[in-house]
Amino acid sequence: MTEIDGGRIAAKQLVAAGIDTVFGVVAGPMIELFAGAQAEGLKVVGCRHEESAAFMASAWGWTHRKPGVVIVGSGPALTNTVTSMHVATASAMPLVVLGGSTAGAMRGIGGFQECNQMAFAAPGCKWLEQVDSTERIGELVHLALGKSVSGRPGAVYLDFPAETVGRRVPEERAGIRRLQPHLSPAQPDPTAIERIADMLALAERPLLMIGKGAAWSDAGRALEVLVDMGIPYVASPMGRGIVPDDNPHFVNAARSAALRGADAIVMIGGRFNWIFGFGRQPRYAEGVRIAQIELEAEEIYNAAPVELGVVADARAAVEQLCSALEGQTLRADSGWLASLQAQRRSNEELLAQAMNLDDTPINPYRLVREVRDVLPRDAAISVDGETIMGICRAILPSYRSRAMFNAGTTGCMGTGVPYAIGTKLARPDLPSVAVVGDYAFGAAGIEVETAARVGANVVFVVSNNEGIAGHMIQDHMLPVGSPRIASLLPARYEKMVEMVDGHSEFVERPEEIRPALERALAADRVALVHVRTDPKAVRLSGGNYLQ
Ligand SMILES: Cc1ncc(C[n+]2csc(CCOP(=O)(O)OP(=O)(O)O)c2C)c(N)n1
Repeated sequence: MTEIDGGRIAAKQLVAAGIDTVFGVVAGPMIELFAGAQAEGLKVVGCRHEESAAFMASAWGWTHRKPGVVIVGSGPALTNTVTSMHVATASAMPLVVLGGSTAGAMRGIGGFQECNQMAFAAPGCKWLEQVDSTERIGELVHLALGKSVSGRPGAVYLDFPAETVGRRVPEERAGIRRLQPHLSPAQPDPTAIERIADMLALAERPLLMIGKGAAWSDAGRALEVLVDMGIPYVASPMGRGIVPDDNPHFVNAARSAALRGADAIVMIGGRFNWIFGFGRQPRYAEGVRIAQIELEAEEIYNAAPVELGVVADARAAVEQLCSALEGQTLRADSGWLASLQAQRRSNEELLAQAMNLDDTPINPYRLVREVRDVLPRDAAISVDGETIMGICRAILPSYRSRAMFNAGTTGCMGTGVPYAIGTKLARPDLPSVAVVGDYAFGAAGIEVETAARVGANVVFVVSNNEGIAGHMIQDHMLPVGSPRIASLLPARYEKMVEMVDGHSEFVERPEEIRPALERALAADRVALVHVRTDPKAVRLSGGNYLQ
């Protein structure tokens, strides 16, 4: 009779669910789980910090529309993932954290790395459970994977007390769950769809707002049909690219005018949180009619005056909306779309001035323009920082669904580097470029070693403006003459990839940016382009970009 340990059972369950890659930091009491994963043929990505490992897993999962899985040890190894769980849940990215914990027999008496891991994990998760026996590992891993992707995706936590991982049981008692349920998408109420169709058809100034829920449900094609009926739309930062950004109805660059002017809005798979100005005046018109298509009914109770909430899968709802509108003539004022397009052009012209600056030190708008000009259309883009992230949002286009990553709803620094690695590992065939501030890079920069080791040939572009938002906070918000706590040394970040035999570039002049980026993209190794940017440069205000 063959016996297998709990770690191997977990690995078999992962394989049965179609997972082929896991992330983590090797540690007790999860050694058997790492070994089991290798024995079952999973790719195991050993990382340098659990927080980054979990961000990589989140990006891998988001790219694939599958659970991203991270395996970590006990105590601080698990607490290191708390931020990532919180971020994954807030940003609706599917993440499964499998954490080892002190053996039951040592609890309460000062066991090694003893810690109330369930309590640490709970607020960041949509579901959590503790393994109670080796025989139930298969079932509980099956549940964890399913819960992370069902409904609104997010983080889940499964706690493995040490004795459950190493214990061996006869293989036939492992209880692997081979059958994965096929979930049919939640269909909308046809009457509600008719009402939205009427609302859009009768509106003079209709507007669609697209959130990342639409990307999760693969609503891109249906949305393209809808916007091409002549309806302008804005997209949330991670909802970009669902409909390719060069669609003429895309008006993020005129977003303030679009929000203020619309008399009917349909929010699709997004939330009325700070990113969309809470859906409140004065950023929205008085009396605007709002409908919201959303998987989670609770999300429809928010700060915005929502008139109609439709609980449904975004793709199913948009497909039905298209059918309901087929053959109808929209009453939309023909000047509405044209005025937003004109506003977009004038905002873009304003940006173009900054993008064309030849200054040294380099203006960050110029840097991002150069990135935009060399980026392949199918590239995944990860942006992180404050000044640089805002500029990237304004300038870098996305043409592919679930390929634009940023600090998300929580605004968490330290996501850009691991997201870029995670998405590259999910789609090694496509380029992955991270544009990050010097602080944001430093928050997870050591993961370039992980990238080099596992062959994730990301191109990192570091905008080095010597501080947290350059010198803006230091010079204008902190007391004059105080120690420079928001400033950073102009450190030579390109040496971070030299230490792992990657491709490095150091750029100080605007005309050097493009050739450096081209060499980095062609390098076929992990690459870092370190660009000295102007510490005094700030983002242009005026609502030209999406927060
Ligand atoms: C985890 C976390 N810690 C701290 C912050 C606060 N914060 C916002 S932006 C920022 C740094 C931005 O500097 P940098 O990455 O260099 O980009 P820049 O704005 O200079 O382009 C920090 C620390 C945060 N958002 N997230």
